[in-house]
Amino acid sequence: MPPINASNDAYNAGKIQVLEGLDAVRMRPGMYIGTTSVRGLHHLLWEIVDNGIDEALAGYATEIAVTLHKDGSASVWDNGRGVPVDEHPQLHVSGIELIYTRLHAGGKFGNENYAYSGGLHGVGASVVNALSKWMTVDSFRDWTHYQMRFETIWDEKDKKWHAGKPVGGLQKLGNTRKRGTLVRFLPDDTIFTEDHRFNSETVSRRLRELAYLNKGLKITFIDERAKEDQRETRFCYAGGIADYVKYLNRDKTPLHDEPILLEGKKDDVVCAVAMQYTDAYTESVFSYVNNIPTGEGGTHEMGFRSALTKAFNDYARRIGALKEKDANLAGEDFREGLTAVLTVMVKNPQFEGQTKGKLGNSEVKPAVESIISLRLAEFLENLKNGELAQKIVEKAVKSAKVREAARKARDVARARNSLEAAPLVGKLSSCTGRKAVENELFIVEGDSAGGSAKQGRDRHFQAILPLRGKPLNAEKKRLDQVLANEEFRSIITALGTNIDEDFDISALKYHKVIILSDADQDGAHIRAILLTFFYRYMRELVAQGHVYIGMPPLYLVKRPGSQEYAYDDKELRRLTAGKKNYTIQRYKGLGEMNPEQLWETTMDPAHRKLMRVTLEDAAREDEIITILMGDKVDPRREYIISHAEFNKQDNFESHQLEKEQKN
Ligand code: 1YM
Repeated sequence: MPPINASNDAYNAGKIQVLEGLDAVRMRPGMYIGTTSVRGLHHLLWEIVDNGIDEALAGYATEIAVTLHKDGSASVWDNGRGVPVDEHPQLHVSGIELIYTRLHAGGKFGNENYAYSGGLHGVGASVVNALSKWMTVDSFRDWTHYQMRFETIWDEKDKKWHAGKPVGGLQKLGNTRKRGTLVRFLPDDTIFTEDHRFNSETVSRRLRELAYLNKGLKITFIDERAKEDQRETRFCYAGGIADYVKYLNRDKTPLHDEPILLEGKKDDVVCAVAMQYTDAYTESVFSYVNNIPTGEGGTHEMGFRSALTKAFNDYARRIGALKEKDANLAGEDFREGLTAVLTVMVKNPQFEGQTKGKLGNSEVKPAVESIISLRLAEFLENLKNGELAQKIVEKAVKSAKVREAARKARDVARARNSLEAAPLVGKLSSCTGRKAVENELFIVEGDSAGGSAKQGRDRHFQAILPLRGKPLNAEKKRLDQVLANEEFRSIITALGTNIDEDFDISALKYHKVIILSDADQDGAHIRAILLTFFYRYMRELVAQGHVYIGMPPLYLVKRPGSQEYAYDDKELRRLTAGKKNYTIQRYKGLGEMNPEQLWETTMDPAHRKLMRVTLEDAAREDEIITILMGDKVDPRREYIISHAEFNKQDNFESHQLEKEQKN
């Protein structure tokens, strides 16, 4: 691709290359949008939405609307300046054509207004065009309504698709008093083969999040495919992230009404945090960089944590809650029960980590640390906040005591582990192979299923850990109680990683940890308890994709001379459609299968179905875990009712479940 200021001569040749550029996007869509799954499909939408958000961040737009149309297309509108239509001085094509047909073209680069642009989703509007069947762009600018249409066209001569070709040129459709941009596109269903329908829930969740992160921005979501009375949702939050924190805590019990809001700017880093303490024991910190969630944390979170610890310790000393001889309280003590949303705007963010969800820029830590230290000290100094400040310090002091008790309990547990390792893992039938990467641990509900699994397995790489009763609900317990629980202790010992702050993934003995429970309400509960435990105390295990849910078949369809398993109702219908002479056996529990059947259907890597549990949206995970495992009964009942299929194996809502990659 030629640079933007290429000479006229270079342009003609350049244009051909540019068109090839868009075709290249179709050849390797994964390189531009990560995946062609539903996630990639939504990526297209976020790309266009981000351009509208950028226009709002630059101060020109106040409203954004997203519409999902019945024909499968989506449109995004903002009331900003309208995309430029004037001819590029060197390239002699309109701004619109440049933006939508060139990879990375546009005024955004090197432009101060867009200094804080996304970066992760910022793959370019042209990529969206390349992966669409058609796209239309309306620009309302300079009192004129302009329109341009692009299509992906099949060329009979060279037997090839040509991506995102302008058709009919730039149209002047008349005068207008409106300002803004409207982009509509139809994702190409030959590219998004897994699912090419936008998910209403996914879209509305992200738009809500964006509205919280951009105080006062009006976002309207219209789903034309939905029932009449459910089509339109409006998101606009005058309180921004403070409102967000209240929303996150809506099913918890907060210790104070108004979140603490701290904001500032230093060295090009703009930072804001809203915090509200609850009576919970765990911390829930959600962070964003340029509106992108950073589920793996990074330098901004480090700055925030160290400022919080220091400011509160200083304050605790000043009010005499800590005496001269006392050691400082630990950071986690000040974060017990804390729900916080941290958002920073950074120039040239560097995203690192497994899922590119971790901020790497080293300059951000000191900037955030200095902003938060200053603002939090001011907050604590303010007499009208004295009561709350005191409460938080008291809570931290109590947390430190409990932590000390837990440490002792853990030391005892460690000592006991080393002394009586055998009885603790007594229930574990380990495998003979010594390669952790290849090894699998099945955590199996019930002794009888455990017995079948033990006999049916391939002992070279499959280990079995039967669970007797239900392990206790980790959400409601402190670390010391979790450690005292027999079931959890055997899991921790079997995995070899230890937990919480001692967690060490490099010690993991099984790279696949597979939960096998019955397809009934009890099984769903056990699964939820185990996932909660992993989420709260071994999050890295989940984040790195080591946790799976095994899927036993629900039915056995027998015909004279053959038998087949069905893993869900859809498959059952497929197997029985138009057939006669069959019987259906419904499996109620794992225990009903003999060892051979269990191997064949659920454990044999060649035939089984596994779902991988991933962390996609940390705020959402936290919310669901709180609902399912927390104290308040009403939201839980509501959740289970509104997700009536909750106990179906393929519908465990809190996690994005992906079929195991077969290779
Ligand atoms: C529905 C999506 O794209 N709005 C939008 C985009 C742009 C402008 C205004 C704009 C920018 C500038 C000047 C400038 C642009 N986006 C790009 C690119 N909404 C939507 N609204 N005038 C108007 O940057 O100076 C270039 S312009 F490349 F990012 F897409």
